[in-house]
Amino acid sequence: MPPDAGPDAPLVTAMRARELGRKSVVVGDRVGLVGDTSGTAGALARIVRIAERTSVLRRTADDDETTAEGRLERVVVANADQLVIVSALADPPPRTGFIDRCLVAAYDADIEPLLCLTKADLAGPEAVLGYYAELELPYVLIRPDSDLDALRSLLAGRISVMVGHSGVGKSTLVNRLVPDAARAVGTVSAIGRGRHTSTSAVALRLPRDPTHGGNAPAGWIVDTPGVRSFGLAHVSADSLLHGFPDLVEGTVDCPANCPHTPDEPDCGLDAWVAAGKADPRRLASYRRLLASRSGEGDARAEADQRNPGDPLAGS
Ligand SMILES: Nc1nc2c(ncn2[C@@H]2O[C@H](COP(=O)(O)OP(=O)(O)O)[C@@H](O)[C@H]2O)c(=O)[nH]1
Ligand SMILES: [Mg+2]
Repeated sequence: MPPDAGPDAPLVTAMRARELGRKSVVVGDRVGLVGDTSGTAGALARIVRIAERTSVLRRTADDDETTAEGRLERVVVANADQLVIVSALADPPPRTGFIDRCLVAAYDADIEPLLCLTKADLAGPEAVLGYYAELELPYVLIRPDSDLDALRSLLAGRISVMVGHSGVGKSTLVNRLVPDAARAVGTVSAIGRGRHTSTSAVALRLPRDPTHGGNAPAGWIVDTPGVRSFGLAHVSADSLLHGFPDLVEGTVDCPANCPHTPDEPDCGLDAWVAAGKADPRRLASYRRLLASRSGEGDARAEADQRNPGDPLAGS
């Protein structure tokens, strides 16, 4: 298992060896190989070991929420150190409910979040950034004519996972970052939802960034076209709060084991927001996630509770 093969290392085709049992290999896994690792045509190696994962990003399978199997949590990407949350500023409009869910998943998995706001040529970032004003959330703005230097230096040397709704511009961005990637770019339909053009997660090696010196590891970007939501069923109410650092201090006077739900009369969060210490939309978003989690992470239930008065709030 070389620490990180250079860009000239051969691409090896390998299959999972039987001795791995039921353990599945996911994108980002570091593996031990035996057999023919020459990368020549027809060569086949075997994956005999999966290294301990430093981070694990999970999703709930949203294809069938009515069966236990369909609600199973699955590992999407292993060993990522950055979650790039891609949101368009328009077409489709930004959904802070989705971004908040991603932030919780990132903090829970111990992965650093980065907000990547695309289509900045179509709308300004003020509303989204205003919503996150209390957080020290790193962000980049992307427009078709902007250079990607800021994003490139944030990606350099790291394993970054890109998530976002269909149509927000992920493939377009990947193609700009990795010109060899040739990711299929979809069209955004009239109702503002993109067409699904591909479904499985793919790790792409970033070209070396000359500003970081020729020897710096270039990093990887993982595109996850099929990931539409993160399951948070395994995240406790208090861990969920880590995605809302602006609310944490508001819970210091809560009773022990406070569920932080709206029906809990002694929850400190209502007073915290009433005193102007945090944005009421943030508390509403936190409580929507709490409620969706007790409904076993059903993203649709969450969407149904969307505040109709707040166009940003959807998931
Ligand atoms: N105006 C504008 N359109 C963009 C931008 N980025 C992507 N698009 C368009 O948005 C549509 C969806 O892009 P795509 O990369 O397929 O999104 P994905 O589904 O997230 O991979 C395509 O028609 C792109 O040309 C941008 O920064 N500005
Ligand atoms: Mg795409």
